[in-house]
Amino acid sequence: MSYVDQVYEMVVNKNPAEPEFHQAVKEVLASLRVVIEANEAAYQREALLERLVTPERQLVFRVPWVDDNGQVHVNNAYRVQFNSAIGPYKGGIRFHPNVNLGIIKFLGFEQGFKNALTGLPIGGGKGGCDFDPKGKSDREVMAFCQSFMTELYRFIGADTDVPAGDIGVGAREVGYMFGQYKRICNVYEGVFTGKGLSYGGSLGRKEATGFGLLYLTEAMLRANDLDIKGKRIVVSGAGNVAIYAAQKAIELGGNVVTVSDSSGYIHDEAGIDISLLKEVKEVKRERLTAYAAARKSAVYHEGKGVWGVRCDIALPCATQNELLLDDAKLLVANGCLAVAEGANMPTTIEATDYFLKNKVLFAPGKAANAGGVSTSVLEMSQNSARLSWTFAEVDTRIKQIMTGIFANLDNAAKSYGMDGNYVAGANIAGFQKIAEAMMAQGVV
Ligand code: NDP
Ligand code: 2IT
Repeated sequence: MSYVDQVYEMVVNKNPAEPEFHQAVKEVLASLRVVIEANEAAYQREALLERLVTPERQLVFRVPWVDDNGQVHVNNAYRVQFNSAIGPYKGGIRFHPNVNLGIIKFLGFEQGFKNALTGLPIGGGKGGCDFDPKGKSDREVMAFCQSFMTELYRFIGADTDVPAGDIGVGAREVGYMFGQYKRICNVYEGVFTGKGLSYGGSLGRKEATGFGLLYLTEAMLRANDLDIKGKRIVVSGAGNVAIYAAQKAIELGGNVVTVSDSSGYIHDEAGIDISLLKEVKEVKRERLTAYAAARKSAVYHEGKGVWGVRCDIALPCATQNELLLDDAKLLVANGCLAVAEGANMPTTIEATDYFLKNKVLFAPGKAANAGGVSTSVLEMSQNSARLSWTFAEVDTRIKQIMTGIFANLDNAAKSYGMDGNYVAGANIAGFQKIAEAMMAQGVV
């Protein structure tokens, strides 16, 4: 059995019942086969792959908190500090009822590759909890966040591990967690990113993932003699990433005709109204039915279905494994030209392979959604320098970083004879950077 296959088998055996983690590792190892096999003896002797797929540290803790009626609840929380070869652990925190250790491990593993691709000095990590912020009062969210941080504070720090938001964690949650960290540690430092603008946040961080997704998509289309202008675009999700992806897609001349949440989706042939979407989701925290109720051209459908709406470009921006093989077949049959992942691992391996086989341009999340974490590093830089940059300065840098990432994966794919395979390009370019740093630092 080859070294790559041995390591995959080890991951499955040592991490039972963690299918998302197995999936993330399987996809990366498949791309790395050519690179590893060229240098197999050296990597195997150093157990490089075993170290790459094993988190440096995994924290699991309980979070007790009291609701508005005096009832005590207990949630399960995680922080996986995956790889610090190229910088302090960096990655978001997710609050969603389906969070478990395997999901946080898959996200931390992906994050390490993504962070390497940005060219910035950050390692990979991720955290989360099976707490559901939906339907909770502000006071309950605060009570939960304070209890969560009362345990996590001892393991993080501006030069150790810097969390941020993810699903279910936005400026409100970051504010409560940052406040509790500062109170316990008595230090005002850039320990969190995605902070509010009045206490160290960066202009452009809220928009960064969605905007960055479109900057990378634009670079990918241009490299293939295509353009966003006039294209029909289907977006899934209606959260932070989806909203700003839709906004930038429209600014670049695209027509965005869908958004979705976990209950259903909106099909709006007149084009998504971004200010209405923001009012419904960011201000009122309502469901998409409220969008449909406020707009004549919008039709609300219960359940899944965005991938059946005809489009030129598909942007999955909700969650993992939301785009399956049958969805990929529908998209290809309807003439879809390009897919760019705003979410982390939204497309299954089978669906990704189907896109590649059918020559659909495909930008994997670890490259395409890296605008968020890149801007987090811009926030960390501003915090260290005690400065704040203008929106235009940040936006210009995001654009530079995203076009740089695209060039990086395009070149990596070409140099291994896999021209246009940006999945392989991203995995190889990310691996090369992490592997070099790990080999140089010895057995740690
Ligand atoms: P939000 O919480 O702001 O929004 C998430 C959206 O996805 C909501 O519309 C939500 O619907 C939907 N969703 C979440 N879980 C599910 C599910 N299990 N099934 C169907 N729909 C679901 O999160 P973000 O926009 O921040 O994150 C979206 C994706 O982007 C995630 O994969 C995240 O890891 C990734 N990402 C986020 C970055 C960031 O900076 N925020 C950076 C890079 C990647 P509902 O409201 O009904 O739950
Ligand atoms: O998946 C991601 O890249 C994020 N949730 C953002 C991480 C960050 O540290 O900004």
